[in-house]
Amino acid sequence: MIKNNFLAILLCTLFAVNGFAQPTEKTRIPLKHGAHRIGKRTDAEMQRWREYGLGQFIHWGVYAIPGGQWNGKTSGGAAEWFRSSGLISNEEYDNLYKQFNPTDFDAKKWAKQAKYMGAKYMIFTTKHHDGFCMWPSKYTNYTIANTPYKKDIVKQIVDAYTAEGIDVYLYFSIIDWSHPGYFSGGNINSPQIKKAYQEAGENYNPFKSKEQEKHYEDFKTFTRNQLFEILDNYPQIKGLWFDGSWDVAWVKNAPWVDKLGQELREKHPGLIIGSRFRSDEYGNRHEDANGDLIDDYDQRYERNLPNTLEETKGFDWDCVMTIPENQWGYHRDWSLTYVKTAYDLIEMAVKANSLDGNFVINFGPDGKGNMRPEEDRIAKEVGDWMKVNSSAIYGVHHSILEKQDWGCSTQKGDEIYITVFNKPMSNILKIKVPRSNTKGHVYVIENAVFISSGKPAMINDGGRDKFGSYFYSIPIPAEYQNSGEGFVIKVKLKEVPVSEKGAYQQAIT
Ligand code: FHN
Repeated sequence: MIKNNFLAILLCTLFAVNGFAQPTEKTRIPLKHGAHRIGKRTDAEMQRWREYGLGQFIHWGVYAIPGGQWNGKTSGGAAEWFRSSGLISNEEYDNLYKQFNPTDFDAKKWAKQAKYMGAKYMIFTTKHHDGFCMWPSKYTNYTIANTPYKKDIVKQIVDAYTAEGIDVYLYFSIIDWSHPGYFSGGNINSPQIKKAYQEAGENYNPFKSKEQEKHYEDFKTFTRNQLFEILDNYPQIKGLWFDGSWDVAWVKNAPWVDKLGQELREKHPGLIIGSRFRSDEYGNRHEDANGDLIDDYDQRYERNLPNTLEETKGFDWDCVMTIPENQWGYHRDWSLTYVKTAYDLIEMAVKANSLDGNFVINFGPDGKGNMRPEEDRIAKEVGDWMKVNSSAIYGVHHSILEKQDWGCSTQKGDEIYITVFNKPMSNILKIKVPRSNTKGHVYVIENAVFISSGKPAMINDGGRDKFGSYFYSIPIPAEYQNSGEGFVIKVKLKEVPVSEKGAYQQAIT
């Protein structure tokens, strides 16, 4: 069955990937383990998720002790992958937890900082690929309980952030290098592995021996137990944020993983799970063979943003972003790559929201439990901006304005938030308003206000283009002309009959 459908799937996948077309009803492939819903979730929990706008990610674990350096050598790789950097032996790494004693850790302080920054949700690493558990899991000894620190870090995080009104999501890595049954059969994203998997169908076997396969069953049971343990221990959480699910051994278990997902949802009604948890039975991740989103939101945007709404395919999505190039955990040396400024991040956050996505900024605290000074500064600067301008971020969606050179716009009800990142040299902002869909009507700007000062903007009729769209020009006041920050103008549009606006002549070309 899998083999027979291979060509159809390949064609559909190609279409879906290239965004040319979605399969029609006729060509839909019957799937047992694809998306279980077409279109977005419409419940209150997911609506709340959609309105977050800004979040915080924290990667923290024993990798914070070496911080990317060992015996005078520095790894250029991601600090949280340090075990596989080649600079430390597995044995040395696997004993680091015996030194983990973050005496400076203060969850309340972090939560207050995140609150100041404006984060409405946060994602915390319960365990990363190394398998070290930041909670006292009863299914392994490789946990916080066996460090000098001893106390449950996940609990402190969940309690402190929840107390600040910030929703908590727990990151959980499917890859677990510490479990004897964990096995990697290769990345399903590799075209060779995907092709071999789809051609062999149910006969695909990544395991090299029966014994290995049997051990993987133990690993699956362990993973399942840990997930239920997390939901039991931290019932306040809103969702699980999965990672490391690209391995073909996990993918091959799609029916089991699908069932597990449903069980987790039954246990924790409203639970939010992104598209990195499971694949369909043909090895498609994120989108199933019919182009439907697997689970609740698209988790593909890691350190990159879509450019257009079309690219997002109308899915819910979030983008998780590092401050330096690709460091999630604590790395002592941030001089190796460009380090984003608060304004880089704010600009990305506004862009994400203008395309209906949430934006999440990652922090990687050190081995003692301190945020690094750069992160403190960024949290403060983002927070300062958010104090004034957050209405352009919270609870908004894409606006009816098209993307324009000055920046991005978001909308809530009939209010449009124009965030200006690129000031024109003339210091006169030109805003193009769309044509109305109502026959004989046009949109005009009813009023516009600079939200940081509350002062009305001077709106001048800027003319119209050859297709009949109106432009307005707004002089940028002196106070904004030299500021390095983006500023926001709140604009209200109204529809009027074209006769009220004045006639226009279209260009004949
Ligand atoms: O390998 C991880 C990486 O260390 C980090 O945790 C990111 C966060 O999205 N996820 C994986 C790479 O996709």
